[in-house]
Amino acid sequence: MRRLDDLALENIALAVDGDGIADVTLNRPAKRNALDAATIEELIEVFSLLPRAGVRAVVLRGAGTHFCAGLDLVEHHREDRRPEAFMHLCLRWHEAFNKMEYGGVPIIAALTGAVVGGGLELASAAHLRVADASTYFALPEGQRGLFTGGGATIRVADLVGKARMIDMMLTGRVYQGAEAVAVGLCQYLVEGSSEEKAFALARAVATNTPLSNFAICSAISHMQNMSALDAAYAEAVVAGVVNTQPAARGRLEAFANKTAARVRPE
Ligand code: 1HE
Repeated sequence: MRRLDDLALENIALAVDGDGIADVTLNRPAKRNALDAATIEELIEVFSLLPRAGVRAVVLRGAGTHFCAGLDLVEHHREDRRPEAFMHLCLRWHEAFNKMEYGGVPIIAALTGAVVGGGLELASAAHLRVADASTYFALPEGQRGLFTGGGATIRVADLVGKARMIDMMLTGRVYQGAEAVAVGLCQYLVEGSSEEKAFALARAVATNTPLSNFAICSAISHMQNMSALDAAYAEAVVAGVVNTQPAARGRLEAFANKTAARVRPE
């Protein structure tokens, strides 16, 4: 099996610390981290290996001031792709983003500047999204003569609803700040650095048992694709495995003997 150390990455910087927190940074700041075909292949490689590398949480961010400018429009223009070539490219985007969403390792996106087009598709494949004062969200496909191809019709529609997504695509509407939180584009808005908050969240979720995180970060998405009847059955099966895990016994014992923290508002 290939290991993280074997990866020869050019467009992504990857580091894993001693606590199993992975820092995955899109690393084409001069191109505003636009997603060319090579970067998508690197995302596939990275997110194929991370779940099996003992990683407990991932922070996904972009080098420079913008998280991601979406599809590499210059490459797309240069390649002058045929329909089937672009369809196959989209399937590679789906491969990458499905590896993220269904991989079972919590991914926290630290968002800065532009999170637009395919950049929003990438962010929506993460499990948590953190914005700061610089962050803004848009789907400029309509204005560019394009359509989403990296799963926005599923994931962005899921976050904001069909009507808002259509509005974003038709009119180029930009969301930021509290409004972006209110419509569901992000779950956290911080006054300081979204990266600092994302790492704090990563460290917090990494204290959960890996099996619980695996279920949260894969089973819920799978169940959304099922009928309610099948999802309920699958939930019972997953809970059977997770809720009897040896790693949870100490936590349950702490609750039973009243040494565990109670659930309280902050
Ligand atoms: C790019 C890209 C890109 C920047 N592809 N090269 N996405 C968009 O429609 C967004 C397009 N980008 C922008 O609107 C702006 O670049 C930003 C708001 C993100 C940043 O603005 P700014 O002023 O900081 O940078 P810039 O001067 O516009 O760009 C700096 C460089 O990045 C420049 O390259 P240079 O070689 O001339 O220095 C730009 O060409 C390059 N750059 N964005 C390629 N997107 C699976 S389907 C998904 C469909 C979509 O994603 S559509 C949405 C595409």
